[in-house]
Amino acid sequence: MNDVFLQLQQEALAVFLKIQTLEELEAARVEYLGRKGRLAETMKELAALDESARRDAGKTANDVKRTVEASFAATEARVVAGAAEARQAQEWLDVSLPGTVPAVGHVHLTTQAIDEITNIFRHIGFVRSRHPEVDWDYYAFESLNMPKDHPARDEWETFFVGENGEVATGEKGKIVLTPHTSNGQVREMEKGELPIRMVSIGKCYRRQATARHLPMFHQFEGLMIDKHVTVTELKGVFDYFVKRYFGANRETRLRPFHFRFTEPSFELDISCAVCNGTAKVDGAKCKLCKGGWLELGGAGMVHPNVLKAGGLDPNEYTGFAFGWGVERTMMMRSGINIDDIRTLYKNDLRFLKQF
Ligand code: FA5
Repeated sequence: MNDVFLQLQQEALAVFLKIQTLEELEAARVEYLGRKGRLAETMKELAALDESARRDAGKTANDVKRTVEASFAATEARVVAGAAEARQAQEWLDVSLPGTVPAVGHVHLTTQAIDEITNIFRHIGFVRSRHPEVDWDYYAFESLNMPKDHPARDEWETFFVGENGEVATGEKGKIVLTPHTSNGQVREMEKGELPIRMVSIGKCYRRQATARHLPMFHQFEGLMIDKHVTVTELKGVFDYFVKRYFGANRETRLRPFHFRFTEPSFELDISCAVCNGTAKVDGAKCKLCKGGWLELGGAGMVHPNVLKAGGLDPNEYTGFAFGWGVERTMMMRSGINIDDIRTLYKNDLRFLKQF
């Protein structure tokens, strides 16, 4: 029996010497030292021996067990250290290497303009507010002094929302994609917080697509309502904005105009940046402006009927409103000379990356 134990010890030690990996180590532990391993199984055979032989072989068995366990512990230490070293070599990281620069984009030109415009108005106390881009035609037209079926509505070339050729209607009329941000005027008045100094910037939709017209574009709507607001304040805000946004070298002109929701009404024009107000580019007619001037947008003193629709007494309160196109405004600024407004939304990175 002693020989059996000594042979097992010799075999185990020889196997341990050859072990290189953690998997081999575990397999050897199970085979020799496991609960049902070779050593444990052989020890069970001691029970069959008579007492003196059992005492003799038992001593050998215990010596062999201690030797095999010690050898295993040493092997384990060697293999674990080796594995750690190998992993370290494999996963070594050179922290001094330059990193991989992530591709960072930037906000779209229009968003940049919206942020800038918001900021300019914020300095004179105009607070940015938001109003629905899908709204009832009451806010887009009726509340703005354009009764149902009034021909003036046609100018806004409106998209109606509906299904199967039927226009959807709700609490306050037909549902439209807002053709202008002026739907925010009465909505803002309905909040009942006076005085009002709002700038509402949002998407507008019209059935138009040309070098100067987008089916989806942005407007910024200014509204100031208080006691004793006059055209002087309107003119002051115009001047302030043009100076801050365009600089001193751009020419402006104010033309009398007509809107149903302002009285008196004006249109504000700025000299074209593509042709410098000459109406010609390389001898040909400027494709963008066709006459040297670009319209920035409309403005005027809020019509008494609109004030009434907003729950205000026109004898007590007056105000002005304006609504300008973000894209047109941004394109009019020198440095952004594009002759087709649709270029903005073609998603051509060669174009977008320039700004
Ligand atoms: C209006 O929409 C009025 N609501 C403006 C207003 C507000 C007047 C408050 C008085 C008081 P108009 O339809 O002219 O007006 O549009 C205003 C501006 O929006 C235009 O000058 C232009 O800059 C821009 N715009 C209009 N249609 C388009 C379009 N299809 N694509 C790009 N910009 C457009």
